[in-house]
Amino acid sequence: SRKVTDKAVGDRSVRHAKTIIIGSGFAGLGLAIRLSQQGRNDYLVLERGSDVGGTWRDNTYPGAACDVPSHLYSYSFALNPNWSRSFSRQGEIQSYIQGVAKKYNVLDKHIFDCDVTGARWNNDTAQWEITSSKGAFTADTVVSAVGALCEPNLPDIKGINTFEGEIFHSARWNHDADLTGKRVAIIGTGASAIQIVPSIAPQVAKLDVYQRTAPWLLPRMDRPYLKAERLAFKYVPGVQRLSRAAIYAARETQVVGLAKFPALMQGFQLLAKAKLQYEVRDPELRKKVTPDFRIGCKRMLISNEYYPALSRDNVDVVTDGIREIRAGSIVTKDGTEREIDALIVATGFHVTDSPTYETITGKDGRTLSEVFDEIGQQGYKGAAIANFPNMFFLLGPNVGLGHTSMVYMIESQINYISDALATVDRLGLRTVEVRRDAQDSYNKELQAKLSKTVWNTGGCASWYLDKHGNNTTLWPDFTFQFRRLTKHFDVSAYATTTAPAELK
Ligand code: N01
Repeated sequence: SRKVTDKAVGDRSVRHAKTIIIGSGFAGLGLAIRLSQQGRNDYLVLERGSDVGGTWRDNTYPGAACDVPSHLYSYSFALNPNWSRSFSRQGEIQSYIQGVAKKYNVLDKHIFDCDVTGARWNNDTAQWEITSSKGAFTADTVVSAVGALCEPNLPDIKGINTFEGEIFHSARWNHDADLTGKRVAIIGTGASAIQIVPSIAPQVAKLDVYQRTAPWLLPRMDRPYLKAERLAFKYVPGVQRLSRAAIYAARETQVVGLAKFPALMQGFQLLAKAKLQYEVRDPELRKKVTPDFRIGCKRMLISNEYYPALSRDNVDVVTDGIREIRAGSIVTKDGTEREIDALIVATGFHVTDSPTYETITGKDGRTLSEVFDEIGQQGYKGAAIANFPNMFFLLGPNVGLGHTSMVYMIESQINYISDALATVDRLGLRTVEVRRDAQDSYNKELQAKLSKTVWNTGGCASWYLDKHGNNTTLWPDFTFQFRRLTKHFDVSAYATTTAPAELK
């Protein structure tokens, strides 16, 4: 192995690892397991929380559950025959992730409560220098696995800081706040809000739902598994894999409408409209919650409980924009003031403008956010970004999905990145950095495909689009195409340097 003589590394207070993974959600944990399995044990996982699980650790709001069926929303190497229902709830998914981390024995590689505050590339040492709440680290390679939906987006609404009641973001639920009998407002009607609203509506005195854009809703085919099914998953060889394959195939057909021929989304829209007609009897409320864009443009939501909750006597949908928030109320643009005791902010996440981008400094001294300001949130295969040598990304640009399991994409990227690390070793590379021309042509092709998708043509604003109006978030094709693309690390798309002889 390379003899590192750098002063900082010589300093015992700086810990060094060959590979440092930042984040231990599904992505970071999955890569850690792969590295252990390959015997690449010189790695550390820095995790700002005090447990594994990422988004499933953080999102504990009432009603939190996955909208991808459990048998597909699992690692392929750690199937779980014990899922209790078709769409698992947060607690069960979090226990599954904890169980996998234990079973694969990677927890001793984790440093928890370690908030990474900066990562800077050092050209001289060809290493990353990391600062964190648990001290300094250096690494030959860094893998960012922080996820796209991890930094809560607090709306910039006048007076929000003057509110004196309970206020919290959906991803930072305050379980000490008792909402029973309280007057509560929730801002937002995305995937999080539509799970929260029916869960708390029966408990609170009054619930005002502040809706900026009405979402499309489809039926949620959720049910507990029968005992016989669970026994079959457990004891009959192949049943679980078959079920997984069937769910995968059914979901993948949606790509045809979402990404290939958006006009086909009309079929989904008719179904969603029929659901709306059937579940919302009051014509005035129905008008308020009827979306004005093509289904699929924003994430399609699934719920059988949201519309019935909105129809309750103690729930109001407020569509007038918010003018200001006061100590104990919200005032809308029409001048109406509604008093509240508690405010839930379900306004999503910083996706294309993540604050973490400001903390990563590449080889020319520019941060990731400065690079993205210039070229947009672009990367190569969602795994590498020019100007950031020896850095890989799990769930980087254009890896997101609107229809199926992110774990599938994560595993594709784990194949790619673990092969990259093996290639670096095999070829004795000191640095590896994606070539800008390779990145540019990759993105040109990607954006050409995206321009025809429902996300770009459906007539909505969404967190899929960056500030340049480009969709730099989603993968615009079948996911098996991504799996093919990431099967092997394509070193020819990268500029490489080899270690000077005396360092080898
Ligand atoms: O966030 P969102 P989310 N004033 O960004 C509104 C995943 N997820 O936490 O549509 C007023 O979707 C905003 O309005 P508009 C899933 O990928 C999965 O709900 O922008 N309103 C919108 O209604 C999902 O897509 C699951 O006009 C404001 C809402 O807040 C992603 O996480 C469950 C506002 C934000 O919706 C994010 O979902 C939960 C403002 N200033 C989440 N700013 C499951 O698997 C924003 N809004 C089930």
